[in-house]
Amino acid sequence: MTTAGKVIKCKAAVLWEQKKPFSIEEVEVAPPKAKEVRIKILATGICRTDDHVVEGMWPSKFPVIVGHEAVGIVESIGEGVTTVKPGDKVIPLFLPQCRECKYCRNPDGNLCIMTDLKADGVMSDGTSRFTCKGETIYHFMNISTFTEYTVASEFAVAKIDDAAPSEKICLLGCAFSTGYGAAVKTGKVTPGSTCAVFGLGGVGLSVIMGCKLAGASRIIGIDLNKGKFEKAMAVGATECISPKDFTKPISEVLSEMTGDSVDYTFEVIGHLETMIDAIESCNKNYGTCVLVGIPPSGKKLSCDPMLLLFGRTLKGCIFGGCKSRDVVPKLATDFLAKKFDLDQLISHVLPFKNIQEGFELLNSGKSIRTILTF
Ligand code: PAD
Ligand code: ZN
Repeated sequence: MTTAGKVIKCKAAVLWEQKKPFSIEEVEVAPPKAKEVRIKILATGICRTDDHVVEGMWPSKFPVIVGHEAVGIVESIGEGVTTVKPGDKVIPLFLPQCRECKYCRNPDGNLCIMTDLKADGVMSDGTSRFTCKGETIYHFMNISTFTEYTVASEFAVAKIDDAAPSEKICLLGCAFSTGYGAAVKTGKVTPGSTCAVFGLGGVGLSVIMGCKLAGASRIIGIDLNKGKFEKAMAVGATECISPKDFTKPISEVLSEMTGDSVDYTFEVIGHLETMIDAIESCNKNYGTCVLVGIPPSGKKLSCDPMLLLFGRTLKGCIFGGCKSRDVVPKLATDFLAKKFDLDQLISHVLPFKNIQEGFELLNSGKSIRTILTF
């Protein structure tokens, strides 16, 4: 019996309040409205950004369903949807690409006007598609993936090859595309260059993979948790260091290691102090520092303008600076062509109902990416 046009009752991980555990609830998912699609989620990864919502570091309305790194199958489509159809394998995109707004039309822009930057938690018509126990549940970045079914704009889904394995390809929804794009698209890492990556979680490891694909000859991984070094080396780091092993500033350590300084630095943690470290650590004349980590909401970065005056470039990016609907299907094809591997990013695979355990693994530093399967 078809579910199209009907409300679907399914399980979702609802976050009723900040700093509280997830609660698996039965929710109602309304049919997609015009230009929207309803998706059956197959697999979803746990990213630090989801935890930022739990901890109140990323603004959100509550109750909310978070999750933003997933793959699924289109269950039904709303009126006027032309680019996907029921049965298509898709990756929901927290950064949509309408292809019409000023940002989408700019060759370097990727911050589509439809992005939920203000964390309104509702679809473009101002309403939510989720309810639970009679209450409205808010969306996260317009794609909420910690649920068996979700609704997203047609502009926030990328159709990918059906053959792509769900447990791996969901990483194109955030970690891999973000890290790869930060190195290749935003940083524009050049062959033979030296890079330093601060933070070796799922996104940091993906930056390392991007630096390697761009031809960097030396990639230094930096993390307080030495348990992250093995995987960092496996994906392409040439050496790894922990700031705990040094009393001097990390910029001096890197300067001594390289005989001068590194060409590109990436901050993939989200702390103000490590952002300053990353700026100070790239070459003062022609170095590029890319901020990827998401800082606590409302905090200000303060640094000496002389850091930039000699020529350094400071950049940042969301989703690696990639135009999401253009890039994700191509990356899926490249993955199937074995141009890169995603295995090292996945430390745990758990059933969806064990979501809380997945967050505990993230917070204890034991996981890279935990993938939840449905
Ligand atoms: P993660 O928590 O898995 O990894 C962060 C790593 O940083 C861990 O291995 C920590 O041990 C390490 N770390 C923490 N503090 C320090 C420190 N002071 N010095 C050195 N290492 C430290 O996170 P993740 O890889 O999922 O995400 C990393 C950040 O990127 C996080 O802030 C997340 O919100 C952000 C992000 N940004 C985008 C984007 O589009 N810009 C996308 C996805 C994630
Ligand atoms: Zn993410």
